[in-house]
Amino acid sequence: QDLLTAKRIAVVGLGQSGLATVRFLLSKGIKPVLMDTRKQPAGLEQIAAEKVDGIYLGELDANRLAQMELIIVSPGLSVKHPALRFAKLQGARIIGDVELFACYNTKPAVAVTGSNGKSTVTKLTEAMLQQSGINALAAGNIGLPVLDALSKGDTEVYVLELSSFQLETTEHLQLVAAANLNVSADHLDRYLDLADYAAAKQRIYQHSALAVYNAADSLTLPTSSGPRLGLSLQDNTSGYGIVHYQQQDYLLVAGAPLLPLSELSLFGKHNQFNALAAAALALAAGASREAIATTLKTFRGLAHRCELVLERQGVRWVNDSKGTNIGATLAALAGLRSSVEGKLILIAGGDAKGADLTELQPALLRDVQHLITLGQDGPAIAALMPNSTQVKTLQQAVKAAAELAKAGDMVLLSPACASLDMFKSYADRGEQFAAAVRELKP
Ligand code: UMA
Ligand code: ADP
Repeated sequence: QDLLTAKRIAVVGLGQSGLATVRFLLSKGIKPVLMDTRKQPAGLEQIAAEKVDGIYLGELDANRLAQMELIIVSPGLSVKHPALRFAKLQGARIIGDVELFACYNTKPAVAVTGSNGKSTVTKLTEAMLQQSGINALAAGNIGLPVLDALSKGDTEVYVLELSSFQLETTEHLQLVAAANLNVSADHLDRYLDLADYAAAKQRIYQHSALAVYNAADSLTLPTSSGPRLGLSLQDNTSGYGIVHYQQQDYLLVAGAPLLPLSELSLFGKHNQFNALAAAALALAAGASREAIATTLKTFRGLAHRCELVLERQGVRWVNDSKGTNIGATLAALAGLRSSVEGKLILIAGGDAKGADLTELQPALLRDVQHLITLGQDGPAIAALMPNSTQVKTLQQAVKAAAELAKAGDMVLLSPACASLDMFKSYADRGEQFAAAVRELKP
């Protein structure tokens, strides 16, 4: 159906996806009403006020919203906001930018969600397709707003990274294959509980020809019917997993050994799983096995995900600023611990988004020799371990770590928390960490 025949259309939230939505609507000859709860959303100067039907900043006006027929809301704003709930009760339809994309996209698309590993799987899948000669484009939560991606006309396949927030406001997205990698505590400041959050992620399967799930994580098991593929590193009965072949452990893909695990460029068990998921999605979208194998051998990890900043005097400094929840930090510790001869010094803390931080404790006590904490929820993490130091800034954390570290040690920034209490973004946090590390006196 054509959503855009709606009479009064509002775009609520003027961040990256909101601005892309406005551009898209303007290109369709529509003059939307714009709103944002912030007094000065960055990027607003990109929009000429005379081209739109009013810009309203600050607290959302429920009565104005209730006059709308269609409201396109940004992922950063909860649909449970009282003004949006009121508008919905008055008959307004509330969708997100991905729903608009879904209604206008004519190309095949695959999508990835999960609490952790989304960006890695998205970029791997995109690279596997490109290596196969298919013009693939990654978009969505990874950074390129889906409606900006839609205007890139030569794209043959879209690879969408979708957050639970984006999925909540999406209903008609047709997919060739959809993967839900894992569900662990995250964003509990916006959901009632883990089940509520998991239900949002389930929506990725709604109209997917194939549901790819994590057979070791029951929350990812599709609750809807339809073709499905369960992936597991422990059990390869689905044709995907790990198999012993020619005296080595191989990645098993679609029933046949693809390449030895020792040839994967990314380290850690979590990345073996990510490789399986990306292979399943890429195959569904037309990639060749050969291209998938080549990509898995050569893929360079993404910035801020267990990225080696530098090694100095035998100490490795690793930036995992994208470790923004407990599950990510647990995966980083599990993946890195065996490669560290000496002490593992962890820098953690920030905004825990309502998570129960005690889930970190067993891994801290087992894998971490010294903990340095910062940020809003730093004290709650520090309380989990005897050997801990609390600091106020990331620069102080790096100094404190430098004083403790000796050759053979690793200093890992993997905060298990969002960055927004102290930084512009996880990338800003990672860059500040790397800068502080580089500035240390040899
Ligand atoms: N905000 C307000 N008032 C508003 C609208 C937004 O205060 O009226 C705040 C939000 O609470 C948030 C910030 O502004 O702190 C940005 O929100 P937004 O909805 O405007 O975000 P965009 O700039 O459009 O970016 C969004 C995604 N951000 C979120 O979902 C919070 C980006 O994912 C995504 O790359 C981009 O769309 C393009 O699709 C980032 C993210 O942090 C990486 N995602 C979360 C995550 O991965 O954990 C879900
Ligand atoms: P997302 O986009 O979902 O945040 P990323 O691919 O950016 O995921 O990875 C973020 C962090 O999560 C990584 O640095 C790593 O520590 C962890 N991680 C990556 N893949 C997985 C996985 N499959 N399971 C658990 N943790 C993972």
